Amino acid sequence: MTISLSIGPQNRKSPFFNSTLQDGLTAASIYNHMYFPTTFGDRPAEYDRLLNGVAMWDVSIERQVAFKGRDAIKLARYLTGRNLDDLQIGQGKYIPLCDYRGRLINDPILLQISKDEIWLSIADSDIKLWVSGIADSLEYQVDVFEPDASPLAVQGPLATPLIADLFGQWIHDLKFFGFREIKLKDIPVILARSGWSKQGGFEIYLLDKNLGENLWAEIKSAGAKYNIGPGAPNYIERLESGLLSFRTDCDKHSNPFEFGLGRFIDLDQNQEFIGKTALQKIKEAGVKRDFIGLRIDGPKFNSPPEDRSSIYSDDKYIGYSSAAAYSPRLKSNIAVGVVDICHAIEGEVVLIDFSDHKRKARVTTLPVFR
Ligand code: THG
Repeated sequence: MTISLSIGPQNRKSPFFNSTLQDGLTAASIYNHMYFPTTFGDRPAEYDRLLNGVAMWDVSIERQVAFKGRDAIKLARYLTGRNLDDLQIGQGKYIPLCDYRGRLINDPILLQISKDEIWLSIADSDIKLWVSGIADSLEYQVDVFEPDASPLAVQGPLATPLIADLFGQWIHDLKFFGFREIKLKDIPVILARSGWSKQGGFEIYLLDKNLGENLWAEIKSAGAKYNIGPGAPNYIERLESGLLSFRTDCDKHSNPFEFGLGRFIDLDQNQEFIGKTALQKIKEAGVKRDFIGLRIDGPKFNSPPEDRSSIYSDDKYIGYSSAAAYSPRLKSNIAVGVVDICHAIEGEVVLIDFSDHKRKARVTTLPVFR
């Protein structure tokens, strides 16, 4: 189905919005109350650039929730089950957020900006409301706000030489999720080694929304010799790589253990954090579902399924698939989904109901592509 978006003040434009339109954006979605570019019309070329070259993606929809003040670190430690004992300025961390019942409500990257300032680079849910509500109810001394910061991802094997051309050889020393505040020409940015793909790359957080077109143009022109082109967080590569898409893959009951995020939650630390008791109980009772991969029979998928698809085993409902596509590298249709843990067994044959037709599939562990 194709419809057009109504553009209005209800949703926000990225600082790169005009640049993406000029470069041929053909589809967008909505994420964190912003227009989210999803394709420039040539999905095979976008996939190929990510795997073999370099792609630039407007991911300013990864909004930042900042908190600054005396209690910033204390607040961060209360918000997540990730152990933050060794938090450092300039080193990011992936931190699942849960509510008091242990349900996953977002999976941000935390950036410690200074000794009293933390940013959460969030997925698609209203975390600023959550954080300011908690901070104020506990009378923590922090201001919670959305800073002027908009990430632009540069991803793929040629991202590293391009970013080195732009910023210098020191970028090779950045660890994964490491970052540094710097200027590119006169454009203030944070350069981070990160990005939602397994192909390697960087994110450049623009720190002045009025300079979006300038930053886009700088990357585009320096990237020309590497054949850079526009794209978007890649639907197929993330399925192959098993990266979590929070709003796509999780439902209202999801807990972090179901998505392999238990390794980012330290139940043994002395620190109290939101959801700790609930998560302990969930773990003791035994985790009931698991995030899995699927290999699916039948002709190539051309476009993503619009809805979640129910998965059946011997006519019994066992879970749902949240995204499916044809993987050129595996020469097979693949998907991810969430099923009852007793069916999360490599090789188990299941049936997926894609609303207009059913297909046989086999369960695999993640990532589907190894
Ligand atoms: N960029 C920025 N913010 C974001 C995202 C982003 N916030 C929300 C969402 N995406 C966060 N999601 C992820 C999930 C996984 C990874 C990155 C962002 C990732 N994980 C590695 C892995 O799974 O192997 C490493 C995790 C680790 O070891 O800490 O890359 O895209 N700015």
